[in-house]
Amino acid sequence: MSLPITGIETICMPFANIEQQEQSWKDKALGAICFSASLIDMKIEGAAEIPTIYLQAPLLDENETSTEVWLNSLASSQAKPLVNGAKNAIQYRLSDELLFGVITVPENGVLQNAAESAYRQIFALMEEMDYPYIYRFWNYMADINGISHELERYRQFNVGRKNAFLAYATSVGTQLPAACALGLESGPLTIAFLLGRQAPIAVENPRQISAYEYPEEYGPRAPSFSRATLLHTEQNEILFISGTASIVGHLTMHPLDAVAQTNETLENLDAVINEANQMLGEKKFDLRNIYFRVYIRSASDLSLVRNEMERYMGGAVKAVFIQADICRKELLLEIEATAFSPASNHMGAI
Ligand code: 3EB
Repeated sequence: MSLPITGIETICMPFANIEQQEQSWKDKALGAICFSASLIDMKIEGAAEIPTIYLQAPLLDENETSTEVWLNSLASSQAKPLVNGAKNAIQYRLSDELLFGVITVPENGVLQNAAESAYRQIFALMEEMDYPYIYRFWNYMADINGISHELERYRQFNVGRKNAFLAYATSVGTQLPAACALGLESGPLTIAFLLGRQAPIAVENPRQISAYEYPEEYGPRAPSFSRATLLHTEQNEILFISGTASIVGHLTMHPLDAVAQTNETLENLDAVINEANQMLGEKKFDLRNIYFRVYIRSASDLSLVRNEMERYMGGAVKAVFIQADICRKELLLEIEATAFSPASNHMGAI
């Protein structure tokens, strides 16, 4: 059993703020996930060493960009400098404990093959660099509900991803990380991932069938993710919460009803958080203290979704709202987050 990870934190800020940070801060940044309606000017000139995925997705509030930065939270005086690397289409940055990577793969016609290629590259890197555990995947692809080769593109993605998991079963094992999968207007298959050397604990949701056990009516290969992963560090407990939607059992609930879907999604988030709290034997995580990323299919649903979240939580909601497509056509929204204990987490807008 290895020693617990020292610490990791995440913070969300407008893209432009990253360049203005001090070099000592940039030196702690493992990677970043950046959303913006326009990709123009979206290169962090002063921080090119931070592996970043750039996602063309409009924000639905007053900000034009939102960037989630993952930071090694050791005091920089104690920390060894992070190391950058690249392998095939992957760019990564690592500490002794963690590796954050990004990959974009052009489709060349078949999304399934791009997905299998991307995941094989990631798993090969895990073997080579000896970071055997996956904490989180973030998956983005164009036209997620489109159909080609007689199969919905999200389902093709699932086939490619599962094939890669099976091909690397001996090293990756049966562990399934937390994940999200969203559709964008355009762009290549784009994936960010966070790996480590300490085993996380997979958490499932008692209200939902595990996604990896979805029946075949949702595609020939089930999605490869767990509802959440729990990670213990010296500083805190971290819960990586997968994209969560209005699904109970395996069924899509409340098609066409954004308010009811929001309520159902929050019930699901509450349930997975409670499950983690029960595993820890203590109420470490609180739904009302988490910074969420809310993906909404139709921008016109923003106020319905936000109002229902405020009603459910009984007050203000900490969240960024982004326009993106969800992986089932009937789903109007999906919510994801990373929760930190104690409840005073570092995530929030600067
Ligand atoms: C669901 O519960 C909604 O394919 O990686 C959520 C999180 C969803 C991750 C994925 C899909 C994924 O099935 C969709």
